[in-house]
Amino acid sequence: MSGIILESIFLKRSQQKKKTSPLNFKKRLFVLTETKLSYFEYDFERGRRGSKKGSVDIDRITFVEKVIPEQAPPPERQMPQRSDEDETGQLSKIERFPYPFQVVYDEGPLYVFAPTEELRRRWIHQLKNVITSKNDVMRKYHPKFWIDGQYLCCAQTSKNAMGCQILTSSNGSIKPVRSRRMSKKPLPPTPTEEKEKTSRPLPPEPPVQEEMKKVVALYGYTPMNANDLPLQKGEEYLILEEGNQAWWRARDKNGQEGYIPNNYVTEARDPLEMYEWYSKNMTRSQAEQLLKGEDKEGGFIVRESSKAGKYTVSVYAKSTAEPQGLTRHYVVCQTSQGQCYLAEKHLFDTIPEMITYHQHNSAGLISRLKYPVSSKKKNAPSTAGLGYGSWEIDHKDLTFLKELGSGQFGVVQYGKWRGQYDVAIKMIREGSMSEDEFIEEAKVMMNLSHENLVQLYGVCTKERPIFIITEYMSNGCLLNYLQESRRRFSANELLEMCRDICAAMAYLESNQFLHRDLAARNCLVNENGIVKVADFGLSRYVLDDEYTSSLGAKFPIRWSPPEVLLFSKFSSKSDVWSFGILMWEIFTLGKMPYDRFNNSEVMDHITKGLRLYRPQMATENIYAIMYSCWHDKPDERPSFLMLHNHIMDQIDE
Ligand code: 7G9
Repeated sequence: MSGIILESIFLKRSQQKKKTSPLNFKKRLFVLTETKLSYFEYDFERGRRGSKKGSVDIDRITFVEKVIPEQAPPPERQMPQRSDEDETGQLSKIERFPYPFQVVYDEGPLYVFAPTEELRRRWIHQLKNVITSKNDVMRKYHPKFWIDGQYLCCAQTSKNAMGCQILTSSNGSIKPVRSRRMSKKPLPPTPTEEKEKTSRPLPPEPPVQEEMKKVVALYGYTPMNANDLPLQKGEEYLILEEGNQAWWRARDKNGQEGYIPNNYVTEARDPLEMYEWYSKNMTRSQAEQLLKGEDKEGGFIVRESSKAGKYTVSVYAKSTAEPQGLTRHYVVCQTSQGQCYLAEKHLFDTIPEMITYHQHNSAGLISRLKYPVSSKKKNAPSTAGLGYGSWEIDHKDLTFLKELGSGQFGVVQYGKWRGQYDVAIKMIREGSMSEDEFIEEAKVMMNLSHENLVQLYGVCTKERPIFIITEYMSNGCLLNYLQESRRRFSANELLEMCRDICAAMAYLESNQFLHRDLAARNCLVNENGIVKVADFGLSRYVLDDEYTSSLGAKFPIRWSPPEVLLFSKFSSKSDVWSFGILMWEIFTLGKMPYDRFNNSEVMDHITKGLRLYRPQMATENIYAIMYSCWHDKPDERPSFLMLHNHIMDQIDE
């Protein structure tokens, strides 16, 4: 069980050992360790790993890379969207795995499909890490699928045929060749290539595709320093370098180059991202909140349903009966022929066509679709730092506006950076932090960037006291937000909070970064009710024994697993325990865990194997999720990636 680097549920394509063997896709639990990539059946009922279906030794893998999907595959090669049978591993409900990658080893390529681009990126990155040492031999690869006895990129009919596109693979990072135009001279053949040429004539070489990544800006971006390139919403950009996770080097249509925040652009794989009315990741309650806020008759949003592969149209209408107005959610229905419809049997080939129709005809909806409502303009996401490469922030760029309260390190203020951007400014009380160590670590933490992490923007260290500048969250800390239940939360909204936090934690887990003090008091809520995790890793720099020693009065005992209390053994799995406690805080609307016990009674309680009770708001399934975080043995607790899957399964539309 230990040594697991990643585990995820992906679609695995059958390997078509013979040209005639059928092509099929099965959901498998993929597990990556230092030595093996294995895949298992997954028991969705019990949320457990089933029997092992196969594995590849890491040292047999030559390289890993994305695959360019087929644009318009014939029906027999289409990805499964739905499956009626439900034998083990078959798809039991509509799900989408649109992001293929290939793991090439001595038996040929293994094709794996990820549900999100982020997950694919993470897996390719980690796989490259474990195979780094020795794959300098592989100089060419196939950017497209091997299917029905040939490669789609070059029409070669031998599975072992030499790759048709060059990759440079020093230390495992693989980049497609930039451009034929840039290097006019043909590249000298590699020794293996020569051999291939003499043994058998190659089919006519198709033009090598120029695989430079193109993106489209989802938001405008004004440069924050001289390294940056401005972005104009809707414009296309060419990606020159993805070196840093958060900032990519890009070129605009006028040939200007500079760094852009990668979360401001999309690879435009999802064609709906282009539409104003589309808010991919919006939840039901966020959509309701936004539509109510706009308060426009016929306001509407199209969003991805929580059930993968489906879309929902949320429509708002004013009502005489309800002063709040009405929001209705319509699931976009799909026919077996791939057509779609909304409230009546009027079929369309595409969602945009369907939307256009309903902009003119209410046809059974509570209102026709009059106003596309978008969160995009208002909510451009946070950038990782204020401009590429900037982590020192100038005092003179900050305006202090309001005191927010006190944290572990002293007073926190709300303010503006360059008079425009909201920021939270932590003024670090002298003597409360090991500052030099923190400043060193801050450079690493700046590169952590996720929509559910409170972004670290930078530090002011030229004067004392030093400041830590972060994203500002207007709804304050989650614990207060839960306790001030003037607003009554539905179980679904509470689950969405858990999902937000779990997504951030899965990201930290994949970056081998521990939080060490995960609790509702360390989460914050923004203006849209999105919850984000704050203060990750900061406890290491606290200079206060009462807080840092597990025997200290301020140590978060109630959030800590036995191995932390007994041996100070921190791990992702100790964060998982804390996450279970945090789920319990959420479902009790901010109760103190074990509130009838003092600290030493809490210790006794958990070492005896007793656990927190089921909160009233939590169903048995939800309680089972939090309970799984409290296994005595750290290795038996689920990963955050698994927890995220389980939570998503409980969120309903
Ligand atoms: C932060 C980013 C924020 C907004 C409103 C608010 C509090 C905070 C206060 C009471 O109003 C921060 C952390 C703590 C204060 N506490 C701890 N955004 C915000 N706060 C940040 N927004 O309302 C009646 N930090 C207190 C501010 C406790 C451990 O840190 F980073």
